[in-house]
Amino acid sequence: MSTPSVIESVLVENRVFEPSEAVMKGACISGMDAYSALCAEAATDFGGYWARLARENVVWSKPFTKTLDESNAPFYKWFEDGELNASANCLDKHMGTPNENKVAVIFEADGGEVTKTTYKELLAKVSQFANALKARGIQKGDRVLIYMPMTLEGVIAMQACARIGAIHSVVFGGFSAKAVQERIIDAGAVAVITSNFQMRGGKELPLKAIVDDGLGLGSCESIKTVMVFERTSTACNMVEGRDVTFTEALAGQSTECAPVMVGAEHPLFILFTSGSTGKPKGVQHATGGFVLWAKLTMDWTFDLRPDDVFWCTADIGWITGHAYVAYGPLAAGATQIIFEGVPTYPNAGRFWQMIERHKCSIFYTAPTAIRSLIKSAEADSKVHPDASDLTSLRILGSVGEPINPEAWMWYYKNVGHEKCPIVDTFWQTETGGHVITPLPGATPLVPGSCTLPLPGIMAAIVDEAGHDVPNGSGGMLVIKRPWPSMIRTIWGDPERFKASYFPAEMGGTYYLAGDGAVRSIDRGYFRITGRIDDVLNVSGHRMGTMEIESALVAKTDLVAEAAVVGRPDDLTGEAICAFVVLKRGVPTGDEAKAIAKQLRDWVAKEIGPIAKPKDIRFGENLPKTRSGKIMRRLLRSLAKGETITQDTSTLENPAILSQLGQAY
Ligand code: 6R9
Repeated sequence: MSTPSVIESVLVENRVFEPSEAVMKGACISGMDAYSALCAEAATDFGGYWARLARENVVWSKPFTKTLDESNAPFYKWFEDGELNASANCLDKHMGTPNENKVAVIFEADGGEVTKTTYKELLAKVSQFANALKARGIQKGDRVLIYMPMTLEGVIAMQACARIGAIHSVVFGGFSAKAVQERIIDAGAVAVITSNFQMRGGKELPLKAIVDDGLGLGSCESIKTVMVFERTSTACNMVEGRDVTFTEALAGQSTECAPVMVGAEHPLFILFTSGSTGKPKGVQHATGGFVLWAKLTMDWTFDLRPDDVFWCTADIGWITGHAYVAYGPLAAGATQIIFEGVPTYPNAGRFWQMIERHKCSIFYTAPTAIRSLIKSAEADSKVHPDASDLTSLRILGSVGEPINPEAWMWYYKNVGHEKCPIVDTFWQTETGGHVITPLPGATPLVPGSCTLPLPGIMAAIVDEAGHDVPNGSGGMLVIKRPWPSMIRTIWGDPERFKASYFPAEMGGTYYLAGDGAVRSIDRGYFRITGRIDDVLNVSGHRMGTMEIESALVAKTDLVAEAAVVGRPDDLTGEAICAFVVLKRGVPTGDEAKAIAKQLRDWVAKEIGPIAKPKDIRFGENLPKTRSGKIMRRLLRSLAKGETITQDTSTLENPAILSQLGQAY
């Protein structure tokens, strides 16, 4: 990359980093003309464009003849009469090619042990696991809940489900027993795949016990099997007849299993994510479209080459771990690193040391991780990226939340040594893969901007009525036309799918992302300004304010009312602030601290530790309008510690403002 054309200004982001000759050379999409040509192809022959890509990038056992069916919009169907298998597209297709004996996965455990698995070995393991699933009666279309640590076995479990046409629903290992139970019920899952324990930061943490607790909460009669990976040698509770260890389940199973071919629209997985109501949504993805985009964005966004060592640090519990750990890298034939542990153990230099150790060339992580590692690196030179040899790096990526220009510059200089383009990839659980992102060999980079939509993604910024707003004006991010990897529905709730994503006021066919955005005047580059609904983004994790509110008021012995808002936080992007009215008056001092702790622990139990409010403020009541609506804007100002300039004359009891001013 060349030097910035204009040196920084604090107010306006005007630094531009053009792709260097070296990066452009041989790139999958090299130069903006190549990018524009693809956009033009999509604009002139939308169906033909997607059909071509789907034929070139996916192995079909039965070719499709229809590309897109829009007759029942927004329930779009892609490549509907085609048949394929996702696992065959990740594994079988490499057999008999030079990839057969290539390392597919370099796994580094929390404690540092490294194991390498080739494509051929991975195919055998996935096939054997698929046979074990079949032996337990699991069939095409069954839902399987996966609650696993970040291990090779987690990916094998996902791939094995895909191999037999079972629909996986991965639940992040940090979610609570209650969250596990709710997702089992919503998905109607027949089996759970879990682990006795997980290793994180040198600690052995229970997983199976949480599954047991979740099942114990009731209404989980659909679960017939619990398969338990023995991650550690510590024993865990096993229920006779229902529970089986991996060792027992795999014993005697063949390492060959013919993949079950499914229709392109057959659900590949459900992944629950937070929305603006209390109940998480089961986002349903289709096999054909998801596999196409996972593979193709590996080539386009990461410019994947045969010798690359790719590392996406996301957990398989999130969509990023689905598209860019469990499916994309394998479909693209990459060698990838899978890391079990945490970035700060045994020290905050772990990521940089691992990049050196495994000669990682493409590194993809979240802004929150970068910001916390900046802090550690500035405090201790031993964990600074400079203490490791990072010359193997070629491309850097960012995902999950807006990356602030300061963090971008630090990442660019200290990790990429001003040679590696940063792809700031904007996408969502619902989009199934990248939608707005720079291309390393083409797009001039602007820190803090996800730049331009991928070819074929008809992204725009509109007002409430769906009319385009001019560059420079903020509005709502929409995608005007369907794309293959998009959400198909919300599992079991098609009405909510329609209402949440395809507002009637905009004509009913624009996909509403739920984010605010603005395009720059000069280049038309997109910058995401944050969620426009009641969804917070804490360390790149989506949390619904309503979800946390419901959890708080479920503590019926203590809480009368609660409202949750976000406030900016240097490290986590946003922080959760809860305003709580207790049944027993307003506590102060040590008593308030103790109750705040009790409430945090409660939320961790109800949802998971990531949902714990950072600030808790107590008041006699909440500020409300005359019509009884909570004044959330006022709460947001209080949460930020701003002086209140809004009209508070309608408040019944202005004294609560000073009560709510104190955070615990
Ligand atoms: C992939 C993922 C989606 C929400 C999304 C937006 C935020 C993700 C971003 C970004 C700015 C980026 N988001 N990537 N904001 N720049 N590069 O994170 O999916 O967990 O569903 O979250 O994350 O607010 O709407 P998901």
